[in-house]
Amino acid sequence: MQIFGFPTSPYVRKVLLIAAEKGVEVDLVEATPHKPTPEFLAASPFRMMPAMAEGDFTLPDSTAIFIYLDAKYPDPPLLPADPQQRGQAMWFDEFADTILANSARGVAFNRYIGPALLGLPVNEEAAGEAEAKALPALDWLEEQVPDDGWLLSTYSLADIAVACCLRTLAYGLDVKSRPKTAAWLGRVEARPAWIAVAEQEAAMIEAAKESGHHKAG
Ligand SMILES: N[C@@H](CCC(=O)N[C@@H](CS)C(=O)NCC(=O)O)C(=O)O
Repeated sequence: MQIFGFPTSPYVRKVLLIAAEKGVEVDLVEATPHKPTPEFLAASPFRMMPAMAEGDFTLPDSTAIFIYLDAKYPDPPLLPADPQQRGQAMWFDEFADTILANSARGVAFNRYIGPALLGLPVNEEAAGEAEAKALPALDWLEEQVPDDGWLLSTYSLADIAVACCLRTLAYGLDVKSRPKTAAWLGRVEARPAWIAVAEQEAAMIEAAKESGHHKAG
């Protein structure tokens, strides 16, 4: 399966982690909304990353890709079976994809990704505005995180989606200052799938810095 994107994006990282947890082999094809290739555009008509292609089948949007992967590769399931928890998993995913991701991208882009990968100056004003939006979301999250285990009864899309946003946010903000969130994130980061994707991300960032072909978004 091909995934188009760059893993500093929380949405791209989310899809990579879902595939890794399910043992699905992924060919990560670097793609940028700013200079889309025909293959990327065919999979993502509105130039958003990630998008996927498996044979003739293409699909954009991290949550749509999750639904496809979870149905096609059901083991291990990444949604709880309980109806209420299933709904809560989708709410955590939505919280991550909107409230958290928007502020995370503003903080990360203006403090790290723009300067390190795109040669842009640090924009502390924009980063500060994004940070102000992130803080209440982080406070709310701290109240949701259990003392042990996962956000819901099993490791799920909820943990993956939220942790992916915190990883992006961590490029420009200490996301481990709240104790329950820090401990839960530590548990997520210890998973083999997370370690593998984090290594891939670090290697791609280094390669992008060295080549000057900056593709992060
Ligand atoms: N709902 C989409 C959001 C994807 C998204 O916003 N991706 C960003 C990168 S983090 C992007 O491609 N932005 C390009 C643009 O807005 O033109 C998903 O879950 O995949």
